[in-house]
Amino acid sequence: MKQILTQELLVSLTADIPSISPKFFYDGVGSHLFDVIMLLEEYYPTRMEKLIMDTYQRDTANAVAHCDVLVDLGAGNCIKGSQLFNSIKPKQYRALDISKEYLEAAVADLQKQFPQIEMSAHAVDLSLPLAFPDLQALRKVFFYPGSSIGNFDPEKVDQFFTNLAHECHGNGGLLIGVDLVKDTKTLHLAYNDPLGVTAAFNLNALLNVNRLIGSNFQLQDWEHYAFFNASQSRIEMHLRARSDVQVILPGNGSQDHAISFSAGDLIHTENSYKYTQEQFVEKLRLAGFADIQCWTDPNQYFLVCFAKV
Ligand code: AVI
Repeated sequence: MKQILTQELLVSLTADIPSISPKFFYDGVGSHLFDVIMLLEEYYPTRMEKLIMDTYQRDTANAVAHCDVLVDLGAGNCIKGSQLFNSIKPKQYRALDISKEYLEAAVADLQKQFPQIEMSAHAVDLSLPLAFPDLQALRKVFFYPGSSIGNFDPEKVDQFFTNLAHECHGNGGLLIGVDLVKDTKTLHLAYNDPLGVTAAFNLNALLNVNRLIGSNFQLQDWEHYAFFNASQSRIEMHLRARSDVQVILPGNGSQDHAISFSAGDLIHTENSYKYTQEQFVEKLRLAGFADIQCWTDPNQYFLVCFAKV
């Protein structure tokens, strides 16, 4: 595993546009930092999504109609998924996330509160195709809240939606939340909070990489840099070198790899795409979802859709 990750990082860090995959954000510390981000005043997506879900709870439950299995994609602390239990009444809850220990603890806690729901936790990388052969005959509701879909490149979104539409096997749908395009100031603040939690979340990826592969990134050499790229309709997060730095990736038995960065060089860590409602609905339709219902907040900051096959 260590060797595979080292190879992956060696390739991504020495590419024309050096990058670290956003999956490296989510170790134990990173997952907790993200929980704090969601509490921040500036990070409106969580609040807006909750407002929409609360306001239209009955409508979303009616749209979902019946649910054998709630498949929570990117479940995290499982709070959002569990908030649907009373309205859509799933018989099974299947929680998926990249961070295994964190997810297992959250599901174990939840199981105590809802003993009647059959629950399971699965460590899954959502960038790979998903398959649920054991759930084929059941009505599935895929749940993907929090605009996590915004972290996929648009072409990846198309593949992901097509995969999910197929995995519904003609019975079920996708309940999804996505961040909408809005004024640049609001977007900028959401990813540059004055408390510096988003900066810590971004920098923590370096600590996680050090822990996983034994590299020697020093936090004081890097700073958080996030801005809205209007032409791509996305927030870009980067880590910017504060001075000239050299980072060593251990060679695991062969020679170590030294990578040099000059002051001001960037490591791209995340894109967070923002859509218009029309663009997003069109993507769902093209992927094979036939019936799409949407709800939004009064400022139209955020969008929740239930897309049925
Ligand atoms: C997980 N994802 C939806 C967050 C976002 O807004 O793109 C990750 C994040 N990055 C910085 N702040 C939050």
